[in-house]
Amino acid sequence: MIIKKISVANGAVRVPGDKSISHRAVMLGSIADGITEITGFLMGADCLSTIDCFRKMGVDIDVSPEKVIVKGKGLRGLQRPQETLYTGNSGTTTRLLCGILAAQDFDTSITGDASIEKRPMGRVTKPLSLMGAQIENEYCPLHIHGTKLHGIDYKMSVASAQVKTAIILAGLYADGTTIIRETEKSRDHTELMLGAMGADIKVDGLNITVNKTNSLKAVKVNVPGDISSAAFFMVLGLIMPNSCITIENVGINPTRTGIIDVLRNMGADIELNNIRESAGESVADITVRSSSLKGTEIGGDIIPRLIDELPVIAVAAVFAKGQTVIKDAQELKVKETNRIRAVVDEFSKCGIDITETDDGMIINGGKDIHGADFKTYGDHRMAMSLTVLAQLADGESTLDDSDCACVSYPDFFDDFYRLDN
Ligand code: SPQ
Repeated sequence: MIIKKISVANGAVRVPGDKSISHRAVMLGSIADGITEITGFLMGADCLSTIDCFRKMGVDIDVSPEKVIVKGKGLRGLQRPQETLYTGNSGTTTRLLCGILAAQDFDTSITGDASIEKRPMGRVTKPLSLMGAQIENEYCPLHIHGTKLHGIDYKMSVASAQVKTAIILAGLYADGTTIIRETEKSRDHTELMLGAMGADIKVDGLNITVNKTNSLKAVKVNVPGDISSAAFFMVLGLIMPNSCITIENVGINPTRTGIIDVLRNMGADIELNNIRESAGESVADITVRSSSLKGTEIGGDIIPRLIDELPVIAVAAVFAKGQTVIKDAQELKVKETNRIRAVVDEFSKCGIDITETDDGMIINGGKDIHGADFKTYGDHRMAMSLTVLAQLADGESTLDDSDCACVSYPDFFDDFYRLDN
């Protein structure tokens, strides 16, 4: 696809629902008692994979454009699937499922696409095995022999909401108490939703305590817009001259707003308006205006709060004066693709001064760049970041695969080009 260029970016946009919250609403709704009504659900490929997996375990899930209705089976009501559960491109589906399936009284197998087969699952299967779980393999396909679990006291070795959530979900079923000690705070949507559903869960700073739970009660979930999708428009509005974009109804859970802190630090004009609470999550309208950006250093405990936004933050760094150093971000190597390598290789094609490091990258920004033929590596966040990058490149750019954006943002290109006014 040729990446069309726009001359300004103005107007309002509503990004689709938060991917992390959409997954969790279906999963927790499936094991709750009663009917979970989800509005604002992300109809992206990853969340549809989650729906498909739970339907295969006997959960009745109704999908319409307005809402998703999950008829919960209770903690013990899932049925043995007739076939291998296929999680597509979704790391969240694959890892979170492990926590639930380890404790069932039936066996299951899980697999996904070529990218999922390369993503490490040992980070989930190892702590689960300390709880008594029996899971074969550290890469997909995984074979899970459901069994009785017991609580553990576990210190996380990586800042990962997926690992944390898999242990929490297993902890709902495990005898005794499960304690998870995070080293850095990762997104806490699971803790918030489980608290609202009546689970025995407590959060004290970086420590989470879960006790065996007999039942979860279904709740209404109103999914806010995904800040990870809003990120592309935030950076677009900042780097395009004479532009002003408002992104409406975006989730601003503090465990997700590292991008706002970093961009402001770079000199960005970002306003948060109409801040409100919606189903336990904070929401706001975000307005960004063209800004002169300067380089910055990004590292330490802010990384889990912006991990998925780093490719598009790197785009902002390209158009910022001076040097930007991204460090402590080695987790990027085990996403849909190695996002450090992918960003460095693709950005280099445009003449950008960018160097790969062990745990991130260094970008010397503020120089002219030219268009290129880009590869996305099948990674939705690469496809959307490169589309933003190409806007200010001299000459034409192409993308080898624009369809992969549908993993998290099926209407991305329509929404993007509507802002050209
Ligand atoms: O689901 P998946 O494929 O892992 O998606 C990504 C993404 O960019 O959309 C990561 F590649 O988001 C993860 C995120 O990086 C979603 C997530 C969650 O919902 O719990 C947590 C983060 O991953 P991790 O490994 O840090 O727990």
